[in-house]
Amino acid sequence: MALATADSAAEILSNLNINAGDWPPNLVKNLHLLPADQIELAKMLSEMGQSHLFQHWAEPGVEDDQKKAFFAQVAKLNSSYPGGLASYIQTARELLADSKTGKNPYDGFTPSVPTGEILSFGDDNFINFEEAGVKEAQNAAFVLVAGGLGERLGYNGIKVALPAETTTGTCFLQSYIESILALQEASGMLTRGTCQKEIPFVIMTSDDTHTRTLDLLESNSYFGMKPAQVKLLKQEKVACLDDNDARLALDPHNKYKIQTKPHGHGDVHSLLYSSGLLNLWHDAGLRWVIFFQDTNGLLFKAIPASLGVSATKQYHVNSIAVQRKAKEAIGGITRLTHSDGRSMVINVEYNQLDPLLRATGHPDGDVNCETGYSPFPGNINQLILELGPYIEELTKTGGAIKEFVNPKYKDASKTSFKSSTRLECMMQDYPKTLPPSARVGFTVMDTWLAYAPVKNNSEDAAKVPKGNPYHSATSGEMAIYRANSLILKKAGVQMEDPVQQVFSGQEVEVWPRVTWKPKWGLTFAEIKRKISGSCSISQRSTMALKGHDIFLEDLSLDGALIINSIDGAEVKVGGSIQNKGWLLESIDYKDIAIPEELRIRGFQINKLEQLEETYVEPGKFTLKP
Ligand code: UGB
Repeated sequence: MALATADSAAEILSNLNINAGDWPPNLVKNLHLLPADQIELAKMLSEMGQSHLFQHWAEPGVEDDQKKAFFAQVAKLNSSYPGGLASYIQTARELLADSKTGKNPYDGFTPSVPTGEILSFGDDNFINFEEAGVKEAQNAAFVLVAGGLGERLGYNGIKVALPAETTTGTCFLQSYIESILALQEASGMLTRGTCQKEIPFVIMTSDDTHTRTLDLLESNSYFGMKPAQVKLLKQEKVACLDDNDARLALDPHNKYKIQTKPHGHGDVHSLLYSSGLLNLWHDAGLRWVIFFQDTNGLLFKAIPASLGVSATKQYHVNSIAVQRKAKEAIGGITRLTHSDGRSMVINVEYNQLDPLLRATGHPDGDVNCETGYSPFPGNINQLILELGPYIEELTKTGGAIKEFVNPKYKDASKTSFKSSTRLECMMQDYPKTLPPSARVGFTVMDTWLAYAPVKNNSEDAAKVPKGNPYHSATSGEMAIYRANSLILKKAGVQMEDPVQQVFSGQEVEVWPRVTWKPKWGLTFAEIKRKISGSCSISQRSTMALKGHDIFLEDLSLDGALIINSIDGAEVKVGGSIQNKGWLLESIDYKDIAIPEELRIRGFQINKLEQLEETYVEPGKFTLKP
């Protein structure tokens, strides 16, 4: 038997024109176990200097199943990376060499503040862009990147399952889906009456989030969306690297497995490309792809106007941005001009902006200017791409995005790493390969309106320098009440001033807890249409509007008011409504007796008394106590 296998290995190798001495002996011994396609992969690994992977392989007949599993994993790593594993290893060597010599990826580039569309909530310009955006929405597809583990938040579940606010308990995914459905309906009504196009919704997941995302959708009937409208694309991890020669790292617990780590949200482009969805959308007449992240409860307030900007200005790429505090952990949108004349508008990631500025004649680096903000708009990673040019570009690149590597070296010699590293890529780096003719722009929104992500755990949030945003579950929820209150104020409602409160060491403004379903108030014009007379809401109040046609008319609210209504039920709410209301109570973020999704906010709601009405029949109703 041993002779036969040795013979067959020799035959296989000679057929491939390979000298047996060039291959790792333990691999040669086991070669007869492998089908032809895996032998090709073995050849690639040997040629790419990866012989160490076979050093610990057992004799044939021992652990054979694990050897096959090893090659099944190699095949997967090879097929899920544009250009295959050989290309991954080659790129890794180049980037690791650059990192070792300290080469700056922005060498030769000078940063400057770019110009873009700056919107101010509620003015005529904003209202016009919102209307244009709602019209266009039926020609859009939405893509949520939700493959991240959220290590900084440290929440045990998936982030999209977290309540965006606890007044209604609506989780992020539900609020996103309801926003897309509201846009779909409003857009259809504006252009064609009742006939609606279904807006496609893609969620990029990973092994860390896939099953739980699917379960969340299925156990909630897709939050009202048609299951066929939603597609999940799972990103794969990439191989870890042990040294500057890009030798692949073995899993410390399994010598037949390559260690893997996430590749970053940039994977979304190659996944969309290889899924074939982009061409389907194009054929169906779609024009826009809108990308967004997992925990920003405000983001859909910025979508209609930004899409309106894309359509009006014909931007191939439109990044939604907000004012940025210096050193805040969001990238800065920057114009980079090279000494050879090249120029691009691109996100410079938060950890690179300061060194880039210091290296180019700004000795203070990333600092605020006289406005109290960084002069560089903050990238919130909501991107609107025009589909046609997007497909054209991906056809050239296969969806590959410029990568980077961030090894943690053991010492200044930069010869070995503290732990294995890997290549990473970011979705906002898409414009880096675009030709100069591409129309790349951005839209700056008020931060209070557009951006309040939930990324940091309570302890880290409490340590954020004063004046910088916490980006925690506490601040994320408070930001929703604040934005809704400010919108109502702008629409003419007298909103009592907020009070300052401290939860889990974070001082926040507590506004009336106002929430509404996206279909109640998709745009400012729509919200203004639903408010009349003299309305007022006290600071201790809670109001949840869960229906399409709820009109506030001379309402004075001091307590809690909850209205549920089906489409077709028109409800006028007015008069003086007063009750004990719902109180916010501090809780200890360390108290494990309290469910984690509440604990991480540092408060919970004590529902003392409310006026709650539900309308399940169509018709006209008045609620006036
Ligand atoms: N994500 C994936 O889907 N897959 C991955 O492999 C990794 C992440 P983070 P970070 O807007 O606040 C980004 O970890 O580091 C998803 C921008 O790069 O929250 O804070 C993940 O599920 C930065 O420029 O990103 O930085 C989540 O939905 C700035 O804009 C999303 O990708 C910042 O976000 C982002 O992941 C911001």
